[in-house]
Amino acid sequence: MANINNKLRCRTVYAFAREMYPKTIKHDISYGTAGFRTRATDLSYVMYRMGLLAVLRARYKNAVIGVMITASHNPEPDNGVKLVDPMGEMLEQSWEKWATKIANVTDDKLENVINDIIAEYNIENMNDRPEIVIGKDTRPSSLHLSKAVIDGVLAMGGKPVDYGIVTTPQLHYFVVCKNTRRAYGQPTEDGYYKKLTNAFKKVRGQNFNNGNYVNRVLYDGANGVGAKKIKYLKEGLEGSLIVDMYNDEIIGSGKLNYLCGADFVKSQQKFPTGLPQDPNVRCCSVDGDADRIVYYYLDENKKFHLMDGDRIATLIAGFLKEVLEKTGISLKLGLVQTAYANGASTDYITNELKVPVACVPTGVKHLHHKALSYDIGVYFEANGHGTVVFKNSAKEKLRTALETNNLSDEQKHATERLINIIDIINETVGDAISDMLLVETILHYRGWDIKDWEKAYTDLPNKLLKVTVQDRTVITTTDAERKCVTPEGLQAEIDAIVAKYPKGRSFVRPSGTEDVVRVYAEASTSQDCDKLAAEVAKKVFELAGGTGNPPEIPQ
Ligand code: G16
Repeated sequence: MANINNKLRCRTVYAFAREMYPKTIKHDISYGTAGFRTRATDLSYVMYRMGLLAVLRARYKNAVIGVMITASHNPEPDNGVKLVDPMGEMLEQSWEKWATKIANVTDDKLENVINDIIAEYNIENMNDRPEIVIGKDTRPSSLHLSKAVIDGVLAMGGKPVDYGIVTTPQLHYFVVCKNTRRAYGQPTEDGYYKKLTNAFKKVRGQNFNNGNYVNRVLYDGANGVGAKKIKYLKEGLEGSLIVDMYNDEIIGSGKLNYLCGADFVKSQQKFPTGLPQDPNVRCCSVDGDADRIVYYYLDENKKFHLMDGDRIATLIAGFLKEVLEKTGISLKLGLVQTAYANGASTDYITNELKVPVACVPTGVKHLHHKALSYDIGVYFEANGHGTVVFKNSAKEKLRTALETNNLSDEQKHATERLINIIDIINETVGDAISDMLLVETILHYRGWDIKDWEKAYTDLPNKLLKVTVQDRTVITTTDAERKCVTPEGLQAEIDAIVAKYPKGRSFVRPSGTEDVVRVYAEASTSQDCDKLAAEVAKKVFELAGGTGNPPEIPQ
């Protein structure tokens, strides 16, 4: 019976594919750093197929699976899709190959790939109707692409639950709430805001300001979903934090991420458009789907100062270390970065904070996974994507310590503080809104303005460049992306260039979200850094098949 049903289902899947979502693109597409990402016009069939895959994954895991439609920091005409696993993690890596396979197979072979997956994972419960939680960002294309995902879910016999326009981290949160039977929180937007704002207000208490800390922040919504959602958060904050919002032209303005947002601010190292340029005022920018955040300010001389993901990570790790010591409870704290982390931040973490630090390849999936190996794992990419994860056993240890009543007053206060802070954090994935509340909580606790925060260490000048090449996959890397394996000879050239610059460091890697090769460089002076980046970019252009104009070396 199950077999007959299965056959009928596969026929429906094929009929839908042929009539509504035929595969129109000849070239292959692959599941990258954050799922599939390309021009929105090329994605309908991919979305439909991700709906199919999500149901198979949900049946296999016997759990709710999420599908998020977003291209995050990319320009507005792009779009993308990623699957969210039961505990909010990115799709397990061993399934990425199936995602790529099912996306690239011809319509008439779709049934075969579905049957291969069923056979490989021995999926027997083909009549189950698992929930697939679907969310989308504000891109105009997201509406019809989410319809394609929903049709895929229905064709495969799943139950689509459409949350409409939400931030990526909200979608991860809903998935975890549902899979923990609401132990993590209520799987609604209202439940999300209440959880975060109640915890924030509890920790902040009645004194909204403290020392140099003033409870007002300028917020750049990147003209995306982060602008839409902050309005609801503000209501829940009830004045405990004043969030002045800018760049909130949301749907169809064509301005999404344009000259604003976390990716622009971090990669261009520039103040975004649309915000008042008052000196020494704390500002923050989120990206197009509100999973990244960076802070910054302009000083009296209009000089731009960036507080990126590395700064946020060190602020959080330093704070957690201090509070943890005050609790007297022994828990292993660790920090995870990528090769993009500024060398000065890694030195500070190792030598000043004395917190263990690990380096992994780009992509939240790698950072999240490594962070779970600590009792308390802080992870951040320099681009502002990160969060803190607590092992269940660590949470349990804190709660038990509080209940046993053997703690001194100081230990008790510190333990209570830590327990409350866990609820400010969206542990399911990096979340710009939750990260903002955490940063504001720590600055308030320390009585710091943004200049005080900046004093911890001095960043090495650094630069990010993009090089367009014919085929970016010719670049392959090893050692957490710090060394280039192919094209042959490129790494030796990079080493020779780097050796010329004091404190020089540079690496190259193919982007997993854009059709470019990324070049990172840092050195002891800005001039050296600019030259180093350009020289390395030029080598990439020469040895990896660059297109367009070759990068120019500044004199
Ligand atoms: C995604 C990933 C991040 C990654 C970024 C850039 O961010 O979630 O982990 O750092 O892409 O990746 P790449 O350098 O490979 O293009 P987002 O915010 O765009 O989803």
